[in-house]
Amino acid sequence: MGIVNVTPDSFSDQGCHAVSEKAIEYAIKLIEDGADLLDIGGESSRPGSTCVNLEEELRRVIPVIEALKSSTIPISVDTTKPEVMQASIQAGASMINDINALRSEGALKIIAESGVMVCLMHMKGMPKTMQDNPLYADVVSEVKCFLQQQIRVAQDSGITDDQLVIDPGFGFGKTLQHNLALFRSLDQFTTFNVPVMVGISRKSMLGTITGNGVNHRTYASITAAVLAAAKGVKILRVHDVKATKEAILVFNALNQDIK
Ligand code: 7PM
Repeated sequence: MGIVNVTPDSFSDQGCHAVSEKAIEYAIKLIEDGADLLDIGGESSRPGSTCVNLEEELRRVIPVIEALKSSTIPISVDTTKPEVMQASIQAGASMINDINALRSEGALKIIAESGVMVCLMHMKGMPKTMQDNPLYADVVSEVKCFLQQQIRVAQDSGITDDQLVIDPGFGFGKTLQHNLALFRSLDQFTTFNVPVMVGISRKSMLGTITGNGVNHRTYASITAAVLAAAKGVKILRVHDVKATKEAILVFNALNQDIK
């Protein structure tokens, strides 16, 4: 899954129309690089960030979905807002990546009625404050318990198992030690019988391990992606599509697990 941020901080010095245009160009490049799925996001969920208003998020995201809907690969939209989910699905999106795991009022119904895929991600707290001293008694069991509970909530709303993907949410209300514990236990998340997705690409845990800044974390990201795949993770949310794709092709071939 290639990451396409439709945010002015990703495409600086642009006007609001140009932001979507640049994102479309970038998305096409990621498809050429071998992405199997794209994640389009108009609201930055980085730690410490504040919300984008609804109109602005729609203005950013919808033109990108419309431009890409006739492409060869499915489009996911990274949003927590039910209105954006609904409009995105109408515009041709086939998956919603919700860092809030469908806890917004009305979100469950939209996914149940549309039949699109959804990623349920674990996040402790809200983006603005989630990295202020997150605490867990046992991070692995707490995250597993939350995802199990959200799977059940989704099922009870009429969402079918084949629509679901789960994600432990690396960096979302987690310290380095929490992230490491979760990564080492990733194999446990495959027992829910829904595909597991992870986003570790360029994240601060890799910066802490390597000492590298955010633009120098490609090798670290590839290594983590391959190890996640070895632990049974099916969807890798990444910035470096070409490098990750190549690494996974080699991993699958050498692991005799070619699909
Ligand atoms: C700054 C810090 C900017 C972190 C952006 C981020 C995930 C996600 C993100 C994830 C799922 C990033 C994150 N991370 N959705 N959205 N899983 N499902 O690295 O790990 O892109 S935002």
